[in-house]
Amino acid sequence: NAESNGEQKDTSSNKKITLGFSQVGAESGWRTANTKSVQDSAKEAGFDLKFSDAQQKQENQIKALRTFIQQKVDVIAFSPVVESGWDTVLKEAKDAGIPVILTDRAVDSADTSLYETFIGSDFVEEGRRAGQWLVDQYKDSTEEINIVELQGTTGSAPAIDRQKGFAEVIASNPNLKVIASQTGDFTRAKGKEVMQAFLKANKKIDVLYAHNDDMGLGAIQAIEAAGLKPGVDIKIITVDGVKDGFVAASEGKINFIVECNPLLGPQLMQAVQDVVDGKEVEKRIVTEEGVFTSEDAKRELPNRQY
Ligand code: GYE
Repeated sequence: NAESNGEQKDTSSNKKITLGFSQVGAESGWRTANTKSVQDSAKEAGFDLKFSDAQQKQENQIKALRTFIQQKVDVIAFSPVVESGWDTVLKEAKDAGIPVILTDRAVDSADTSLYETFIGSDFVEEGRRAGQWLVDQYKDSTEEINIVELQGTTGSAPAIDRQKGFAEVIASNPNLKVIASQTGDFTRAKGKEVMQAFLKANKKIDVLYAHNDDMGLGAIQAIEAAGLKPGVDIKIITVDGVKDGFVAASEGKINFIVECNPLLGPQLMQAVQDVVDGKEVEKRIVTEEGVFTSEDAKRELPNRQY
């Protein structure tokens, strides 16, 4: 917390807390919902939010963090684009006595004293859930099942972990083969482009595993343009569960969605307040989430808030 970093913060009730938040970008529906959650709950908490969009570039994020340090914000929070390369700037924040909270994505820094807590999903578990559905789906099949994978942003925690959890679980059935795996940078446009290339290069694709809904939705366009039926000719698994993903799932175009909750704002603001108040915060705060088949999606769609 702030005190142990060698600086006493003014926490008297009449001083507004300034929070510097560096966001990944605006690459997906998930991200849009996450940004809104952060902005709405900062407002609700009465914090002065300095919001910066990194446009999916680590260098922009490092610059934003340095600006927050110069501005002497009370707390810095950020969702790191990629996992590696944060030690120097995190050390700078620590030396300046500014506590840092990680939200959504993790860093691979060995020195965990560089941040107060990490609030977000268990991405390895999400990958496992995606893989488990597939294993169950094909448990009686003796044929080879060709899987293509659309990965998230290279080097990002969700891309690394969703691949890992999935690979771990499908390894139990040697018929389940990932024949191509490439990044679609978590965007619809790239998802479509890479799926087009996959379809060109591979005669038989049975399953698409996309690390987020948006890439899956882009890929659906490519699949339909190739004269194939998404969800039928090619089974589709995605992660996130944003509204557009639910719509596609309710239409049977996505077969299985692993939920990843973007509404991290309230938990983040609570952690910010606790850190400023010098309270102990859990080093790891994991978000709760579920999974949805097409049938579940039909039922759940009207309740979807993002
Ligand atoms: O799944 C994807 C977004 O970091 C969990 O980033 C987040 C991921 C999310 O672009 O849609």
